Amino acid sequence: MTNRKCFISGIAGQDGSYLAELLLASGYEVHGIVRRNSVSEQQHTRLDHLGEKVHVYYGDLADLSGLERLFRDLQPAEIYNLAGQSHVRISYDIPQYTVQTNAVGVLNILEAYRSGCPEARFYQASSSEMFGSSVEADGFQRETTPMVPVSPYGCSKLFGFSIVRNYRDAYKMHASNGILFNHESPRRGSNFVTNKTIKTAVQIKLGLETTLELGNLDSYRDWGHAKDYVRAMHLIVQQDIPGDWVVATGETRSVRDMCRYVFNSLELNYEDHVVSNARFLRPQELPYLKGDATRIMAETGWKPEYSFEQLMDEMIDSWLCYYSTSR
Ligand code: NAP
Ligand code: G4F
Repeated sequence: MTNRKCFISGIAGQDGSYLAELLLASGYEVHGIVRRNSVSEQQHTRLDHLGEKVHVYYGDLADLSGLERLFRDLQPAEIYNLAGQSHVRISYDIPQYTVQTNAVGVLNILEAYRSGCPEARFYQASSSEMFGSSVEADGFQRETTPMVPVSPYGCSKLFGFSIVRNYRDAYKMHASNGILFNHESPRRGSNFVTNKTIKTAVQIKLGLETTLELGNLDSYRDWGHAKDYVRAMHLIVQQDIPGDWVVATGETRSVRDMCRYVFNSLELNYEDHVVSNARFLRPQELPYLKGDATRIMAETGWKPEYSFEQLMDEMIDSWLCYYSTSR
């Protein structure tokens, strides 16, 4: 019988939880790790609805021996490395920790994979933040665009990306990178700009808050839905030949445009409520992202199903529902 066992690091994160759902629905046996946390009740909130269907273990990308033991025992057919310190601004506060997790952590999981289950296929959660200040003349970033990261996070992800390529070429391992542009959902951490904006705009609408403090409103991002992007991860792993694929919508909007859409949807004017707070500025900003996903579309048939407006509307509805049931 075909081995349908898969392993997800970061399974309790935004992407990990959607990927677990997708893989369960596709008939996989889903295993994953969460980090030990002193408040264990909050550890699985994004997975609670899946109950006993997922097999969750304590683990950490910093702990090579634990990863080695897990892979030796489980013998997964597919490994998705989604664990990471995923916040760009916070990577300036904790740069060494960010590098330990997002760079050395990738090396650790690759080593455990190489020694424990080298026949498995491997996916690395690489990021458009690696492009940094680099944009092609036609306004896009694609697989061939030079990478000039502008944050500790981007630098750490570039190491992870590079070491995956190196292991693929040197050891002939089926290891691929998805270079994913920003993707959001109701499960997005509420300190990322979309969910922070939407949560606070809903609070303002309900009279619970008056202002929204943001940093730079003039950067541009290519925002998609996390559900679409985990489909792309799975397709990448199914390719016969491993490689690197950009996953993006090909549309870009400023943070200001996003605020305008969210506040308008709630019949509010963002200019009456959004104020600037330097605390949310970054020492160096990545000003512009717009991804060209031609390669993955042509080779796998992937395309996003959610529009920007559908994504924002789902997130707005989710916060409206949260406050209507919690009040
Ligand atoms: P997320 O919600 O922050 O999830 C990351 C998960 O990794 C969390 O469950 C976190 O656990 C776990 N984690 C952090 N450090 C770990 C460690 N040392 N060992 C084991 N687990 C660890 O992020 P996401 O949005 O799902 O993103 C998934 C991955 O894709 C991340 O690597 C991110 O950098 C990358 N990425 C995201 C985007 C995006 O727009 N969402 C775009 C490109 C790439 P705790 O909850 O305990 O912290
Ligand atoms: O939502 P953000 O924090 O996402 P960012 O920095 O683009 O990173 C996300 O996408 C990457 C892919 O490109 C991932 F790899 C990474 O893991 C993460 O998921 O910020 C988006 C933009 C930035 O330009 C930021 O300066 O929004 C701007 N912004 C303005 N005010 C703010 C705020 N960002 C946050 N988080 N909080 C603010 O108050």
